[in-house]
Amino acid sequence: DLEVECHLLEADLAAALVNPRPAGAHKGSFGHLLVLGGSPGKSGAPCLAAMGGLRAGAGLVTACLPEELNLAAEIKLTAAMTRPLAQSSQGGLALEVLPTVLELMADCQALVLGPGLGREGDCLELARRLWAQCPGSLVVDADGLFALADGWGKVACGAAQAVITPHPGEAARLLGLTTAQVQADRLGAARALASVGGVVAVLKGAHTIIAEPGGAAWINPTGGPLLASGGSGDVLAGVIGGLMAQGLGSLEAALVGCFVHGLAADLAAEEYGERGLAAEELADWLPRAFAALE
Ligand code: NPW
Ligand code: AMP
Ligand code: MG
Repeated sequence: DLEVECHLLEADLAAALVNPRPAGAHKGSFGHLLVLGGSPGKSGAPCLAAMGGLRAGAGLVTACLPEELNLAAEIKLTAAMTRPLAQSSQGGLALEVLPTVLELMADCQALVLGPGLGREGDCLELARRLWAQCPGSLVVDADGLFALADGWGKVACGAAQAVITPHPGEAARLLGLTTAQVQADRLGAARALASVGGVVAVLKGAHTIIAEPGGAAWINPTGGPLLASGGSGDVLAGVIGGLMAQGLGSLEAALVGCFVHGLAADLAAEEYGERGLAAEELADWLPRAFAALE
């Protein structure tokens, strides 16, 4: 019975999954995360994911945005690198960047695909090709999930380790349900997302559920309404990707990522109360959340 396989995600489990940081380590020890996204009006989302990756301890992070948005990313990001990529006539990433992204992935262990990507034809097709062909580990979020919604489960994910991070609206689109139907059976929806897609599924929202294709599931107790503002999901995608770049598997990265992302907000809430934390500030609380686990 699958019901017995639904666990509360406890701090001890999350803590046990976090890698130690050896004294002699260098940036090359902690992986290189690539973030792909951004479109006009949404250059912030990939930058938030990049900061999530850095704050989760990735050794290097490179954000790839359409070329006309690259300067915006350069200004927002300091520790993370950027790589401008060709854009379509509509300002999103062009499909022709696919070989370049695959080349970049030769030096990266994980890819976060989708924050702010946009929903026009070229970038949706790019997302579908990367879903099928991504070497290394993959996190698909936001508009990357929009790209996969039509025919979810029909094309196998090419990445050895993959996580999807839908909010209830995105989950509904993937499953062909309404948001209300997803919310009425969150555990069932998370399990269906994972089993149909063959990947670890993170169904976000209060009491985020992490589900494996086999049916095992965990409920995350951390986080609260301080997270209910634009960009907090983009930070989460970066955290999970940053953990995968450091070598965690899909399930481990999803469990640790959701727990520390919510814990960062809980720690911030002690200072801020329940409103007004911008997502870029949320990222700044992540190191304290990791420290609190140790
Ligand atoms: P409703 O309103 O309840 O019917 P979309 P998006 C639902 C980028 N961003 N519980 C809800 O539906 C992202 O990365 C860029 C219940 C809501 O209206 C994406 O690329 C930012 N329902 C792109 O924008 C910062 C929930 O889903 C609908 C729910 C579009 O992403 C912002 C929205 O879903 C943003 O991250 C919940 N907990 N959560 C930037 N600074 O650059 C969501 N819903 O239409 O897929 O749009 O999530 O805003
Ligand atoms: P997104 O909608 O993609 O920006 O993702 C929102 C993020 O904030 C997800 O990680 C959600 O689980 C989290 N979140 C939003 N509202 C709440 C809440 N009331 N309680 C806990 N987590 C929340
Ligand atoms: Mg989102």
